[in-house]
Amino acid sequence: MAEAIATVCPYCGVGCGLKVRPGVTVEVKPDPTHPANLGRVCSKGAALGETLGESDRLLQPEIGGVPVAWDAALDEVACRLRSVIDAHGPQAVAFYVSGQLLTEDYYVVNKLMKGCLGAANIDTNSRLCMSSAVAAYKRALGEDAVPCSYRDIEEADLLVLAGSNAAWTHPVLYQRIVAEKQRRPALRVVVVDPRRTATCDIADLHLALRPGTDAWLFNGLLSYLAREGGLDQGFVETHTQGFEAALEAARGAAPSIPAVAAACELPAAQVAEFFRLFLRTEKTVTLWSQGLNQSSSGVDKGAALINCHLATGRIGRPGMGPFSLTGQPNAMGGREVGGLANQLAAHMDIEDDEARERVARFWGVPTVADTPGLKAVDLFEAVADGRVKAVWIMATNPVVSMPDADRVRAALQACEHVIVSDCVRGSDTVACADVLLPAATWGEKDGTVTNSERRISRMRAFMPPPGDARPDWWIVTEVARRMGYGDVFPYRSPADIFREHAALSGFENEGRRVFDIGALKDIDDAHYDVLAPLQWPVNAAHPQGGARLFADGCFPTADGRARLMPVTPRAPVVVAGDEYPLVMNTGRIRDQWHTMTRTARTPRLTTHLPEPFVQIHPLDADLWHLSDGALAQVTSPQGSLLARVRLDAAQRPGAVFVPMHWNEAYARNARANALTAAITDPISGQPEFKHAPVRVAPFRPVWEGFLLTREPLSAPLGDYRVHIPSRGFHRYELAGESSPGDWGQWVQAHLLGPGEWMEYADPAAGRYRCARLRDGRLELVFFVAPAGLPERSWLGQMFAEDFLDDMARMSLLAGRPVTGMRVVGRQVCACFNVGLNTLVEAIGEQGLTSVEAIGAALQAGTNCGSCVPELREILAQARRSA
Ligand SMILES: Nc1nc2c(c(=O)[nH]1)N[C@H]1C(S)=C(S)[C@@H](COP(=O)(O)OP(=O)(O)OC[C@H]3O[C@@H](n4cnc5c(=O)[nH]c(N)nc54)[C@H](O)[C@@H]3O)O[C@H]1N2
Ligand SMILES: Nc1nc2c(c(=O)[nH]1)N[C@H]1C(S)=C(S)[C@@H](COP(=O)(O)OP(=O)(O)OC[C@H]3O[C@@H](n4cnc5c(=O)[nH]c(N)nc54)[C@H](O)[C@@H]3O)O[C@H]1N2
Ligand code: SF4
Ligand SMILES: [Mo]
Repeated sequence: MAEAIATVCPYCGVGCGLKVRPGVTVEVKPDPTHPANLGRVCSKGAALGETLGESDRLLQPEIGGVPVAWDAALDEVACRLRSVIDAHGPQAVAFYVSGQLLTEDYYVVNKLMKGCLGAANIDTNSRLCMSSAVAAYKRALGEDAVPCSYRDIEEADLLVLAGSNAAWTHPVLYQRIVAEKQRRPALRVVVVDPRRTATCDIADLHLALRPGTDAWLFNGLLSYLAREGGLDQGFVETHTQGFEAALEAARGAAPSIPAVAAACELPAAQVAEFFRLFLRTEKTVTLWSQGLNQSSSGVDKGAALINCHLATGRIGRPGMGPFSLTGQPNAMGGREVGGLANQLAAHMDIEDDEARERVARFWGVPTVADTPGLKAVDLFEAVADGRVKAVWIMATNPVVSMPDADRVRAALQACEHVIVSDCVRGSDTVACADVLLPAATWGEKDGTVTNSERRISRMRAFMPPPGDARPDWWIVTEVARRMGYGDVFPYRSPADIFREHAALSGFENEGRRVFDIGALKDIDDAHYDVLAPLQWPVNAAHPQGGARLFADGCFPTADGRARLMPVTPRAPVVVAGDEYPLVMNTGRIRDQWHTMTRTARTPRLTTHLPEPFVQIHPLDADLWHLSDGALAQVTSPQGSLLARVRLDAAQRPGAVFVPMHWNEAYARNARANALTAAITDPISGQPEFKHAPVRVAPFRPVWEGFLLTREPLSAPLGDYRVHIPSRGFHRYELAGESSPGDWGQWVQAHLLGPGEWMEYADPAAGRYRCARLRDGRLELVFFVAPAGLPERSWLGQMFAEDFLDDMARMSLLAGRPVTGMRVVGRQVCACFNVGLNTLVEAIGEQGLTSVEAIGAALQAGTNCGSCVPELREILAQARRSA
């Protein structure tokens, strides 16, 4: 058996270590020695082995849809960039990159733009993700430096999770919190989120505040702490500046508990309880994420939260601190290399003359770009109006993930030079490319990433890239050489780049920049290969890395003091009104990663929540005539989408939730960002993804249907059309506003295939069913009706059978399972594929009353634990109905 290779997970910013055993089937296990996860893994990480493989991979470079050799493609890219710069100047070229690049990829692409091409028009999808937190940290602490470690979370007595659904988005970190709370029930957990999410499963207090009002809450907390003698006067006086102004602003906006309760639409008692807990608990870590960042006042929300930590001196000590959770695996690495348009490299500022001169000297280039480049939203706006004439997109899918995404797509379609480096063929952005460059991806590339707690880990290759795919650093280096920058792009390996990156971080640093891994600048290839995970800084003062920053109360500002920022809370820019009465919140689900290019490749991850949905409170559903499981159209001034209605009292009345994931590659008319507006925070440029006013109305198709088939469906069918890759077959959920008329004829034209056909048609009632078997094996089954289709999980189960007997065949068209067949139902546990029916039955029959008992009986919840909150919910429901 091949030896297991240590690497890291390519998904979220927890940065879990994995042990991978390559082979025909790739085995992925959590690494018990990696400090981020200590042997834990979540549903997405555990399923990684099943997401590999060549299907839908981009295997060759292409120009205008024609496959070409690398030489031709690289010459073409270099030539297009050069000719645009010659004709229109360097500002006419832009790069849009990603927190999923490895640090080495990221370093070279940033160097090429800012050091060689003469502009700073490189921005990254981290703009959509971390930029508000970056700006908040930088303003408060002097540098974009996360002060805490995961250990602090376990050492805290109070954890506040604000705008974070960690149970689904940082699952292993959440598991660590759950384990700690089990060990130490006195640990208090407060969740601040308008929705009751899976994360609330362990919350002692859930503040379901009015969307967008967090700044009132944290301002209110600051003024409360001042009133109640909760400040650390010594720390404030010695180590901070700006306290008076911050307090005055906080008092002005949120003078009392009733005022906060009114602004946030929360019961005053809940606000008081939260404030009391914070006041009394010195060891507090406040974690925040997109519920605060993705807002037109995201920087202020971060600042209001950090203010409370500075005012209480709760920073730089064990078990305390303001902790922004990074989303992508290398969001932090991107910040280190200065991947954002307004940064330089190694935490230096583009607007600092001395820093620019230093970096230019270090790189050996005449100058570096001296003005910040375009931020993501402005960058695509410049593509739209023709200022940017060539754009190179790397490891991100902006046609799905940018706000007002239809406009982004139109801009790319109209742009003459769209270069896309990606690893898949079928993404919405790849469809807009003029030049396509096949990138190597996880499992095939080597380099480093940095997680939320500043821990640098090696990502290691364990298999060769398929076809002609190449790592991003190589592609960028080759283009740079062809543009004439070979002397400053001498790299032969990621290790070469890492050494330069490390050296720059320590270059003329003298303790001024916290980001310093200078001690690694001479690491040789062999040591780079075996580099163990470690946290920056890594320098003379911290040769083994540092777990916590600012322990001495000194901050990297001119006077060494941290800054409290005055915050005047602002509501979202566009608020709900008559025409668009509901607020659409968007975000993530447990088993999908962003635009699904990887996670939708395995049925293990498509079954938990198989379709795009709009989650709505039952009261709103009544008001807008929506019923559970029916289809709805969600509309904003920007666009509309179709989704399945999910009634859920966990939702705040007035607010709906739509997942960000679905896109044209897997669904029609289901992109959340067709609806969001390109409204951004004035400082960070981060879009307001969480507060789009919309209306929701029933979508009344004339027919609904589903198709389960071994072969993918190529024919265009359905206004609502979702493709759900499933175990051994493809599932399509379909609905249309107009019917092809004779379904039998339609099937003959589009689904024909050899074998035995069975058909049932009732044209008058608009019902049609057919199935095809080959040698007794089910090949497809297709159901159409005006409404009211049968449950389908049992039909899916039939694809696992090698032979269907007469009874089974009859059941197919009858739309009812044969008596005695065990129907597992909707999947709950992704690891052991345990369905809802199985769970409900076992709970009833075996009298199971706890998650542990379920685990013992069915294994559900015993591997990654991601479904535990849902298991608890199912138990509660069973109790209620009993
Ligand atoms: N499964 C999965 N995990 C992921 C990802 C993924 O795609 N899938 N992506 C990764 C990435 S890149 C990121 S950035 C992270 C994001 O991780 P999170 O930020 O945890 O995820 P989101 O679902 O975007 O949003 C978090 C919560 O913010 C809440 N929210 C909305 N409006 C408000 C508000 O006004 N105030 C407050 N307090 N909360 C509000 C939402 O209801 C939601 O529950 O996840 C990472 N992990
Ligand atoms: N409405 C709404 N929109 C959002 C958000 C939200 O909460 N709501 N969240 C925002 C946030 S926080 C984020 S981070 C973004 C994420 O949005 P995106 O970055 O657009 O999403 P991904 O699907 O992760 O795109 C990564 C792409 O890189 C490709 N890829 C994978 N590995 C490699 C590699 O090694 N090299 C190259 N060249 N390509 C590779 C994948 O195939 C995929 O096409 O979405 C943002 N958009
Ligand atoms: S929590 Fe899950 S998705 Fe995130 S790094 Fe760990 S295994 Fe990967
Ligand atoms: Mo993100």
